[in-house]
Amino acid sequence: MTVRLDATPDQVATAARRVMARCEELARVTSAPGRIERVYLSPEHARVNRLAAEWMRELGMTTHQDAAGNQIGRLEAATGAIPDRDAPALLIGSHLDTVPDAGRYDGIVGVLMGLEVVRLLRVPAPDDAWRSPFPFAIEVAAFSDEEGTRFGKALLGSSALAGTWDDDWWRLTDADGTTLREAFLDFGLDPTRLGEAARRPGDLVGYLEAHIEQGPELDRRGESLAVVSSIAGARRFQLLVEGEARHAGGTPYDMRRDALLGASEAALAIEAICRAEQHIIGTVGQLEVFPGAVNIVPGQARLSVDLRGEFDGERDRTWAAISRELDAIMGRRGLRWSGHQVHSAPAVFCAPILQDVIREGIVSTLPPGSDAPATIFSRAGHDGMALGAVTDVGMIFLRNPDGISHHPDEAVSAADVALGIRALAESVLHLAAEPR
Ligand code: HGY
Ligand code: MN
Ligand code: MN
Repeated sequence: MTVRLDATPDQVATAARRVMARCEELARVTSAPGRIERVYLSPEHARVNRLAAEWMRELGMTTHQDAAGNQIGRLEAATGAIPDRDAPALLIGSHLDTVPDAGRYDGIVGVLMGLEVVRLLRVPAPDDAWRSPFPFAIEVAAFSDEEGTRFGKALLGSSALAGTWDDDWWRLTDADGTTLREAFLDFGLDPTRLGEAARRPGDLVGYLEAHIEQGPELDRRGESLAVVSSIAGARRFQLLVEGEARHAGGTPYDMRRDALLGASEAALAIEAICRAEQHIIGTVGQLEVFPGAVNIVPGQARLSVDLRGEFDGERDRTWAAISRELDAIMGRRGLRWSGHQVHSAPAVFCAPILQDVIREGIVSTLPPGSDAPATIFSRAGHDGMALGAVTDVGMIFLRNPDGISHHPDEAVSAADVALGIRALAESVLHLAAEPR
């Protein structure tokens, strides 16, 4: 059965221009003038939720901020004159929170493209409302904390929706020592009602996310869109290296236990071990030195480790190898090291049915006779890692020139956004045409 999106190229181009303009508007909601930073449960989080809710209501969606601060819009199913508010929903979404000094499109473009797909697919209803044209509702989710910038643990918003929240997280603290529980209360949320955000498998038809690739493959291939095969499983650690602070002038080298040099060797060892693997990526993104004076041999160093892999087992074996190497390094230098895990999310394999409909959607944007669209393993993490616990996950990647992301130079073209909107809408039509 061929399904075709009933939208002119101009309608789709207009939708893409709207997405780009709204990315600029959202970029201006930041806690750090001159750069983009929006973290969980902040005034900036509240402001972008209000903006997203306004755009959702303009489309005829009902809106609510869920118990974890995710902003949700819903277009009821076309099951008859009376909307069926219990119909399962196809969830389309991404996140509106950012890393520090972020780009404009990571997460953001996926939420806004979801709204444009709703605009293109919705149908008028008798009570001059709008409906999903399918026997399922369509929901758009603006997740509130995919990055984990404030509390270190990522995917907090989408974990709440997936029903996998862990009450140990309430004790997580931000850089000011504010606990997650306190931040919830300050934001106007009730920690005791967090469970209300959770969805059951029967509530959802599936989850689709459009996202910039955050890597160079599509740019190198000269292609706009790709199907995502799976999302890397991630673990994050905070390590402490302990040596001895001493006088930078009077202390001979053979008496030193320099924590910074131990941490530096550790970072290089992590790089070397991960580079020797096929699909394992390890990064030290944070390093602090104590006491931190120019004339004191560092007595302590704190460093982060972000470790990802296509397969959780390979990733975990690599972490064991890294730990053994850290033992050896610190032993040679008379240092001690310890560490604790602050985040863990399993690798998620995108559902074959959703990979298929996304592939069909992308094909609909290509000239006849084109090669099949690329299928890419996502080394970047996404909310789909959390949603995989409760429903099928599908992702579509947009070309990200030069692959640069988590950086102000992050880019995406309006033309590729237009192709992505069309492909995503066609994917939904193909999914709806699938026997349920
Ligand atoms: O870290 C990641 O891969 C994602 O951008 N949060
Ligand atoms: Mn990101
Ligand atoms: Mn992202």
